[in-house]
Amino acid sequence: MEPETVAKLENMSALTKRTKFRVGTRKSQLAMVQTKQVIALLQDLHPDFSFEIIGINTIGDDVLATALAKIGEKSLFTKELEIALQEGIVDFVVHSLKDLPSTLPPGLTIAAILQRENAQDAVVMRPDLSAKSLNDLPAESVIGTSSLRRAAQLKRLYPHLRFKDVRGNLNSRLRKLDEDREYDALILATAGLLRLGWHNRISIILPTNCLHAVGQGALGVEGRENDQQTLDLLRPLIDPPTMKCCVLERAFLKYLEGGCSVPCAISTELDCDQIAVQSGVYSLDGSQAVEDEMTVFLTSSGTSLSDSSKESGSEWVSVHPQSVDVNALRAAVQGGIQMGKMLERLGAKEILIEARRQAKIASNISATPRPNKPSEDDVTDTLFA
Ligand code: DPM
Repeated sequence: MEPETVAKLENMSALTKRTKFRVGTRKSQLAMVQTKQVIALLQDLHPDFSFEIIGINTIGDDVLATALAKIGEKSLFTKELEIALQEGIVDFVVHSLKDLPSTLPPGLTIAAILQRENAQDAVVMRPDLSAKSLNDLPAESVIGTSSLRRAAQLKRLYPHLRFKDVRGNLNSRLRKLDEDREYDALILATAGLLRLGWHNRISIILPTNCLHAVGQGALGVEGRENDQQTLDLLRPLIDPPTMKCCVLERAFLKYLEGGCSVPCAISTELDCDQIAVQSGVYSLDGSQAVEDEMTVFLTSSGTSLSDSSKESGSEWVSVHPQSVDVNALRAAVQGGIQMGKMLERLGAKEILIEARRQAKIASNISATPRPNKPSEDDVTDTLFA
């Protein structure tokens, strides 16, 4: 046998025998909890496999304390993890899906999207206040959030409140709320609070007319497109309904060139092959809004990727279409684009251009010195948890 062939065969058998996987994650408590949750599911399926967690600091983590996280370079919180993945230092990376940009670096793919936790935002009151909802708070109460999307929507609904940036990971935010008297309440993702076991800190979950961020509440596992063994390993984790909804949401964001640094919001609900979609785009001060809704029909024909192997992950907003009905995914992508077009006709792009401009000005005014200066034309697509 040719030495090359022998090497190839050895390589293949090494691959088939691989039972150890390295899992990349950020080091925040939420990121760790989420990663352990994914590993527990895999361990159940493969009791004989071992999974090693590799915690990696991102630029975003390093500047959490000093810089406004919403302003920075693209992939601030995913870049180092993705480099480790591309270099083979880790085999897959667990993310909050909403922190993953709609286009990933070459060779990487979202191998699995897991069943979604509650996607809505929640109000966390300072413990000494008796108010339960934002309506109960007196005028000029201060709400902590660094999400432009949350602030813009809530300014419309609760004009009597003030909104103020809050930085740091979930733990330090809650500490700031409880110990400093800077804020009366915070707005945080219900999903993150529940995953950390902080059910009792949720005063109220915001009503469904407050639309969430694209991908909020779902976990996304990123792998290498050419690492079939890892893709196979992750496939059983996929929740097809969540995957379909999130593909639609990501296509919507990509069409509007959204990213999380602009106030783009959505909600999707799948019921028997139909996704009910609501979406909105807001000016930073909440004075302007375009909102619309539609129903997307996913015609299910049972086709799997192997029947249309020419399609690549990039067509699915960087989601690997493995084991999910390709026709349904295609309809979801088209639905997301159509939703984006509907808002565009109502003036969404103009609002977004202005919002990006204002966010950039705000960042230049308030940014404190930081180790890595963001590039001029970049607005971050990712934030932190
Ligand atoms: C993104 C945003 C925020 C995170 C922007 C947004 C919130 C930032 C803030 C894209 N990522 O939602 O409009 O409040 O200052 C993040 C959280 C989770 C994932 C924390 C949170 C929770 C888990 C999940 C940060 N990323 O939103 O409270 O949603 O799955």
